[in-house]
Order: sequence, then C-alpha cells, then structure tokens
Amino acid sequence: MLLYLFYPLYTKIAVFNVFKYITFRTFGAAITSVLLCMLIGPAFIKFLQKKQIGQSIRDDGPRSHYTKQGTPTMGGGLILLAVLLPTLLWADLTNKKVWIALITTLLFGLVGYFDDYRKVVLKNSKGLRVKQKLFFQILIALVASLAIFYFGEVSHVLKFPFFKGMALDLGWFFVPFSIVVIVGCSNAVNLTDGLDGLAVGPVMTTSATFLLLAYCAGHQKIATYLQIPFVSGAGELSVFLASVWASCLGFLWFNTYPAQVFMGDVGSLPLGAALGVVAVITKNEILLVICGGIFVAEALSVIAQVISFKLTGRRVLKMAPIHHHFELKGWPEQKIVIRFWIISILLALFTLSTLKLR
Ligand code: 57M
Repeated sequence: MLLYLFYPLYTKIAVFNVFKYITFRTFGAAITSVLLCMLIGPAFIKFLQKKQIGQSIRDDGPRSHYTKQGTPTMGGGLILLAVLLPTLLWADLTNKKVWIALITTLLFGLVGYFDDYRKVVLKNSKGLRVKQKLFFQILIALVASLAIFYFGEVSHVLKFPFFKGMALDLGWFFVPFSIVVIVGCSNAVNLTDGLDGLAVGPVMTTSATFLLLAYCAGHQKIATYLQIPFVSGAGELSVFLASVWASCLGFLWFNTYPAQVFMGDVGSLPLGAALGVVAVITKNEILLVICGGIFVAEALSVIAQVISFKLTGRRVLKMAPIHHHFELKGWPEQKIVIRFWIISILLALFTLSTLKLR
C-alpha cells in the first residue's frame, strides 16, 4: 500500500524512490512486524488470560509439562496480525503471488482457530476431528494449488538441487503434489510445536532462507547467474517472508522458555502452510525438505512410531514426536530447543550452499 502512496511522489521528493526497491520494503515489513508483535504482545497475552484461553496439559506426556498448565494459548492470532498488516503495508498488492501466499496462510489460520476454539474455549479436548481438519486443509491447499497452476505464472517443472540438468515436468500432477507440500508442511510444523520456542526457531531459519531464495528467483540476472528457475514476481514474496520471519522473532520474545504464551494451531498451521506455499511458488519444493529438516524429522518420527507400534506393538522412540523422546531421556527442555535450532541453522546454510553447488 505504501508503494502506491509514496513511490509516485518521487518526482517531487527524490527520496521516495526507495519504495521501488524490494529490499527496502522487505526491511520495512520486518521492522513493522517485530514492533507490532512486541508492542501488542503484552496486551494480547493479558486478553487471552482474561478470556481464560489457557492450555490444558495431557497427563500422558512428560511430567515437566504439568507446570505449563493454564499457559495462555492461541498466541498465533498475534503472529497472523503481524504477518497480515506489514504485508498489506509494504508489499506490491498487484502481485498475485503475494495474495496467494497471504490468503492461504490466513485460511490455514482459520482452520487452526476453529480447532483451538473447540479445544480451549468450548473445552472439547479433541478439537476438530483429524479427518475434518485434514479435509479443510486439503480443500484450501487445492484452491491455492489451482490458483498457482492457472494464475501463478509458475513453471510446473520440478527442479532438483545438485543436479543441474535434472528436471521433472509434473504437468497436471503439479496440483496434487503442491497439496502434499502445503498440507504436509503445515502439519509438520504443528507437530514440532511442543516445546517453548521449538517451532518458531526453525520457522525463522526456513523463512529467512526462503526470503533469499525468493529474492534470487525473482531477479532475472541473479537467477540466470545462479542457474536457478527464474520466477517472475517471486521477489515480492520476500516482503511476505520478512513479515513471517519477524512475526516469529517478536513472538519468540514471549514464547521463549518459560513461555508466557503458546501459539496454538492458529499459529502453527498457517506458519507451515506459508512455508509450503512459498516453496511451491519459488520452485524450491525439494529444498524445503532439506531446510525444514527439523519438521521432516518430527513428522517422520511420528510415522515411524505409529507404524512400528501397530505392526510390532513396540515403540521405536520413548515417545513421539522426537522432542518428547529426548525429554524422556532427561535432556532439559532448553537444551533440546537450542540443539534443534542449531541443526536448523546448519540445514539453512546447507540449503543456501546448494545455490552454487549445481
Ligand atoms: C500438537 N501440541 C502439543 C500448544 C501449541 C499423532 C500424534 C503424534 C499427534 C501429536 C499432536 O497432537 N501434535 C500436535 C502438539 C501441545 O501444544 C499445544 O498445541 C499447539 C500446537 N498445535 O501451540 O497450544 C503441548 O506442547 C507443549 N508446548 C510447549 N511450548 C510451546 O511453545 O511446551 C507447546 C508449545 C502443550 C505444551 O505441553 O500442552 C502437544 O504435544 O500436545 N501428539 C503428541 O504429540 C502426543 N504424542 C503421542 O501421543 N505419541 C504416541 C503416538 C505417536 C504413538 C507415542 O509416542 O506413543 C504427546 N503429546 C502430549 N503429551 N502433550 C503425548 C504426550
């Protein structure tokens, strides 16, 4: 919005020319988002406390979690606000890719909101039924994938990092494939969100990495130099991703151990979907698996545990997702979180290195 308000004035006041630059607006979005989160955060948490929107802790989990009983949840509402407003303010709103990413994120937030609302406000411990939740997630991802397929001006070819010439034309299979990426990432981030700061850290490293990837993909000269697919208009997603990154940074202020607030499904589902949809648009689906390795490991740990338990009656881990396994092994919560962050930073660096290793 600011682009249209200020950029035209540059003929009279030259400094307004900076609004033309994605880099300037990316910084603007990040600063707005983090300030919004940190300034509104305390009042938002008080509001959740007043409404008694507190987490109830399952009694079959690690004992250390019992002290978290009643911690305000649904803090993801703050994250969504800190993604929505800065994106509307700083992004080029004629860019279809930004709208697809933003609307998909908000709709996944709505699914998370209904799930949390049933669990926390209506005290229905199960929230939305798994099948209902999955149905709505697939429906939204289907609409997003069709929008990318028909209006996204994105190639339907899957590119493989490390192998310059390797590419797979997905054709119409692009749509179901994109649904798997978006829904899978959304649920994997949700599974990861089980310790203070555990999900926001890797979401920050992944969104920062994708911010750079989106900028490179949208810049014809850089994309040609790096031999990555050029995606016209993808650079504008950097503004959106800066808001995602900074909203997590601001939220972490309150979510760091001992957490004053949890994000709830209203936060975890949209954050995962945002990363998934950006990976699809910028043609970095495979890099998402590498960069978001923590989310992949958390999801695989659950799959392995469930399959092993059903087939053999024995567990492969003390408890799934894998962060619970380390808790039951006696690792302090902060140690698990910081170590998972370290792995996530290393994976992000490795992902960025693939830009040259092709
Ligand atoms: C969400 N939610 C946290 C909070 C957060 C299939 C199965 C593996 C599913 C899985 C599951 O339900 N995962 C989804 C995990 C919960 O956090 C809330 O949920 C939101 C995210 N959706 O924002 O509102 C608890 O996590 C802790 N927490 C923090 N700090 C945070 O910043 O400490 C969350 C955020 C909170 C709090 O304690 O209450 C959760 O874990 O429930 N199910 C599980 O993870 C369960 N695992 C399980 O059943 N494993 C079995 C299966 C796979 C065979 C096994 O290994 O044998 C465990 N979950 C819990 N207790 N709480 C079981 C024990």
